[in-house]
Amino acid sequence: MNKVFRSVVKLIFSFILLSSLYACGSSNNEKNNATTEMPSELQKLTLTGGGTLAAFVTVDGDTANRIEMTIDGTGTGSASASISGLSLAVHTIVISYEYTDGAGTIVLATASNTVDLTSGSGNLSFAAGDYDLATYDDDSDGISNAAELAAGSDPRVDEGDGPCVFGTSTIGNCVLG
Ligand SMILES: [Ca+2]
Ligand SMILES: [Ca+2]
Repeated sequence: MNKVFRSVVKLIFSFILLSSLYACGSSNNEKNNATTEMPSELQKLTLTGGGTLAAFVTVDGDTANRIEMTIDGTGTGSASASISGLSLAVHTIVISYEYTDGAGTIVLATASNTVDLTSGSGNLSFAAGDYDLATYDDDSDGISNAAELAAGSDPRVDEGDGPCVFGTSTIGNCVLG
């Protein structure tokens, strides 16, 4: 049996830094720190519709006890969360970004990775490319929720007016002014 690893895991998510999670087992006051890139599509996302962006951490599939991260919008932006009581084992960590407005909550992106704490230390990386955004397309028009929010179209409604182009990016079913 593994001795209970009374630890505090601190996850710090930076929008620009490469990602890594360091778990250090040198004392009774364990602390794991992480930094990660935010999905690039969300870095550029400006929430003008009155909605809010939130990030959550789920450990080992325990969605009932997922932890909301604290997003710091200053500078380049970051978010953090603390997780206590992780055992000396392999853990799966899922990060989810969600957008909530008056119409409800939609998922924008998720990423999953594992951290091995069996030796008291581990390394976990989350890069922007680790995030799945395409899966989250609530109106099934082939354009992700995140891309629609970035383009100013409604991610819940297939506007059906065909794709339009923003710079070099084609965004389907956006609302043309
Ligand atoms: Ca869509
Ligand atoms: Ca749409």
